[in-house]
Amino acid sequence: MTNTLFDALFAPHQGKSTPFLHLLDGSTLTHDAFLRQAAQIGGALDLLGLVAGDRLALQVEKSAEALAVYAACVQKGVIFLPLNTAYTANELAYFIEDSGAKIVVCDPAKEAAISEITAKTGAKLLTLDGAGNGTLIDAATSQPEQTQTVARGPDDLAAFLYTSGTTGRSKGAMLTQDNLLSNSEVLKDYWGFTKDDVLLHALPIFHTHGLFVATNIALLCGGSAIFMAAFNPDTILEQMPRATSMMGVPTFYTRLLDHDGFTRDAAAHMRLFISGSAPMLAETHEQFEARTGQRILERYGMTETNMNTSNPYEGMRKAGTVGFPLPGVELKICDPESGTELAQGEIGVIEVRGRNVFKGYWQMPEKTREELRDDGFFITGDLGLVDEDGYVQIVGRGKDLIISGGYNIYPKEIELIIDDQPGVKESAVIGVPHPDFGESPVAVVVPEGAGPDTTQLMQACKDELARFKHPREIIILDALPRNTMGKVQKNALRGDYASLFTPTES
Ligand code: MCA
Ligand code: AMP
Repeated sequence: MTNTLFDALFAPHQGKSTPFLHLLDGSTLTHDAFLRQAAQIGGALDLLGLVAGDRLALQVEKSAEALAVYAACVQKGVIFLPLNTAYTANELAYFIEDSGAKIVVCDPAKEAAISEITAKTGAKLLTLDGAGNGTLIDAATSQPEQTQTVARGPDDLAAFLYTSGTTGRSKGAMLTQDNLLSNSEVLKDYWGFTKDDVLLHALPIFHTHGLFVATNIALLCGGSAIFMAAFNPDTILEQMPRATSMMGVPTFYTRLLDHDGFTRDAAAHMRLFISGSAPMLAETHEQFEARTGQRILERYGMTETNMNTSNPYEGMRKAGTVGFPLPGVELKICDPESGTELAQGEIGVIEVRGRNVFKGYWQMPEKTREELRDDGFFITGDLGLVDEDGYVQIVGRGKDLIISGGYNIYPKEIELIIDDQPGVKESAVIGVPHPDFGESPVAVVVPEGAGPDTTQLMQACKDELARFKHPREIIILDALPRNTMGKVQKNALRGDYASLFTPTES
């Protein structure tokens, strides 16, 4: 029975007592022990009536068991839908309904709130906590430690990851087995991962970066990962002497640089530091090199495409660039209006094509057509150029998006909530430079009548949205700047408030 992704990532480790996850309690989970538990969970999914192509949504703390649910889904051909632990019940309701998830796995602390959602959709609700206990594991423990692998081909769907849209509604990006496998194979080789690697894994496992890049590469190369529930610079520094590599968002690196214990010696055992998910300031690259003698390798990806470009492992890692298109990825810079390809050095929208590019948005054929061309090129919405040496530079975003600490925030989602509140005529949410998170959302609000109660405004955001999406500041303004066409000029607002969280440069 062949199953493209399972056969490549998991099956080769069956029965092997090689280390897979080093946990912070000092224990190490072997590949074999991990896969035996995954098989038990797979058996439980069978009993619960899940079949290939069904969706399983999971919003739980990071744990080895949560990763075993991913492995079980792959083995059973179930589409895995991991969800950010910060999402509120309101946000979750949409993902659960839209995806038609048959099973939802949540933290026991959220069971009551989520049961109201699953009661409506008919999904079965199970629990899993950060320590690896819950009703899902209870159901799994009586199952055999081996289970049948369900046949799946390269084009079958492996996962849905929801990404927000500029119009507010989130879209489920459908990723196939081949999307995930082809990309991790390329990255493993490009970045030189081998079974000797020990990866510092402090990223969440509900996004591409921590799951499909970090975890899949660790599985594919047969190395191990130091598996941490969250990023904590003290813990990272404790573990670094036995690690070889790390993947992180820029905030990981700025926080490490703020730590006195992060020295050249502390980093001496590491062969590779990788950054992505958000732009890294050239200044951070420079400080990092001055401190450690090593250069961070920056790469560029998207939920819909996995990784597209990377700076080289050997050769010059150029700060302010995201490197070259990866093997198998075609990249072109196009005129935003006409879609015509532009010459080297010119700025336009980045488009990419390759085995890495997703199949489309779940039940949104029109959105898919808007972003995925008939010839297979995906319109990223990022603005960039290819420089004289062939390196890709991202110079801005054609899409209205804020990235805070590696998490995406679509201003429209916040604006819709604010505009609905009493005393608000209209609003514009902008991303403002932030020393820790890179960018933070700020709401500029135009009052109506007596104006809004800002505490109430903030409360409305808190009720509806994950913490990382809450505006860090609300600014009341008589009118929004508009161009002659009447379009709100967010660039002007971003300029006006550029130094809100960062000292002004003189
Ligand atoms: C937590 N908070 C945040 C963020 N994270 N606020 C804004 N932006 C964030 N990213 C909230 C907390 O709830 C808390 O709320 C307050 O901010 C400060 O929390 P703190 O303890 O400082 O945060 P943390 O828990 O240390 O988390 C920061 C973090 C984390 C380590 C940077 O956000 C993180 O792991 N980010 C990685 C995201 C990621 O994996 N992105 C990949 C997406 P309060 O003030 O109430 O206490 S995949 C992707 O983008 C593509 C495909 C790619 O290219 O990789
Ligand atoms: P997501 O939709 O969460 O996958 O976020 C993808 C977006 O993150 C991309 O479209 C880029 O705007 C941004 N991104 C990812 N990596 C980088 C990077 N190295 N530099 C700049 N932006 C990045």
